[in-house]
Amino acid sequence: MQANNEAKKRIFSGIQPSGILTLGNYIGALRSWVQLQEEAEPLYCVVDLHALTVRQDPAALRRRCTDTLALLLALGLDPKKNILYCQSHVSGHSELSWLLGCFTYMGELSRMTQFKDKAQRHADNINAGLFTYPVLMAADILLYQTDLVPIGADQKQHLELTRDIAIRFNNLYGDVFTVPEAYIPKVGARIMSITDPTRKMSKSDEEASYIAILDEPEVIRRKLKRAVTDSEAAVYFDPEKKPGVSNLMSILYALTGENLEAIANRFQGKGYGDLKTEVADACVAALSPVQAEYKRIQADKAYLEQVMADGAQRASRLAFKTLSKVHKKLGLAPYKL
Ligand code: ATP
Ligand code: LTN
Repeated sequence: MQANNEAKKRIFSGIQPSGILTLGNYIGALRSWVQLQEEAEPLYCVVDLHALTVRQDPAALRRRCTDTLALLLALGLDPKKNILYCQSHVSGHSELSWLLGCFTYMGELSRMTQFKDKAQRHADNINAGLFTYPVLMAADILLYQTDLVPIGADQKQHLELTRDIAIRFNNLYGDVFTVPEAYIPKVGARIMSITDPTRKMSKSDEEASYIAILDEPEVIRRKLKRAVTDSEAAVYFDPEKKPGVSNLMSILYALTGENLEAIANRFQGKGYGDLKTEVADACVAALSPVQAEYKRIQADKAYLEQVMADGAQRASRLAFKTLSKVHKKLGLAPYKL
């Protein structure tokens, strides 16, 4: 039993409760989470502390944390196999973040493209948390001796920084942290906005730009009908020249498994309208069962609270082990109660 557990990989990933989850979150990350749940007790965390790097309405944030958890359950994550919890419930995340911040360089953080992008979009609130965001993410991951981190392509740079911090720390203090690897899906790692296909689909953008996992079928169809394409009227994959059409093709590939060449062949002589209808059908087929399950689970507040509390307790136990080791290695004064 022990040997078997050791052969399995430790998985950790996080998602921000910063809005309504999108098709990008689903295809790029959440689907992998569900596939990986047979590995050793994965931890999936609603990262509410990360969400505070941009202004949030307290009541809405509180609601979105529980709603995000309900959605994870509706997607098929089993709370017995996975540790599902809220980041602010496990204080070890913030604590390790401070410690790792002392091993991270300003230069490294200034190179992060997500920081540059968000600083531009929130020019009136370029706070220190936005800048040190990747250190908290590194803490999330390293706290649990994580082997694999299922993420979309946009998070690759943060994961590389996490690895650099872990290696730097290990070089100074011996083998303290497992050096994690990214797990990025081959198809759909970067789903683009449907109104501006040169940008990543993001839940903090305007509503028309994304398909939400909880969008009703008619909303999905309406949004996709208006998806930005090009004026060539030919279906083939070329993300540079045809970002809109290529994005629709990638979504179809990710949801149905039909490869890009086969899609291009099948749509020869057909218009973009047909492609959009098929993409909408595939989205509705994938998302409808999740929506029904979500409504059921979301209504059961007591169950959600219990899953969250149980997850936080299990995560805290694991976090404590790593933190004790880190304190000792750093030379922080031991204390006994
Ligand atoms: P925001 O847009 O508010 O910054 P986000 O959706 O980018 O949020 P998270 O909710 O924390 O950020 O992302 C959760 C996971 O979804 C991450 O692993 C991220 O890489 C992935 N993801 C987010 N957007 C996309 C996308 N458009 N395509 C593929 N994966 C994505
Ligand atoms: N930074 C990620 C969310 C995130 C995360 C993590 C992902 C925070 N902590 C740990 C994987 C592992 C984002 O913006 N999508």
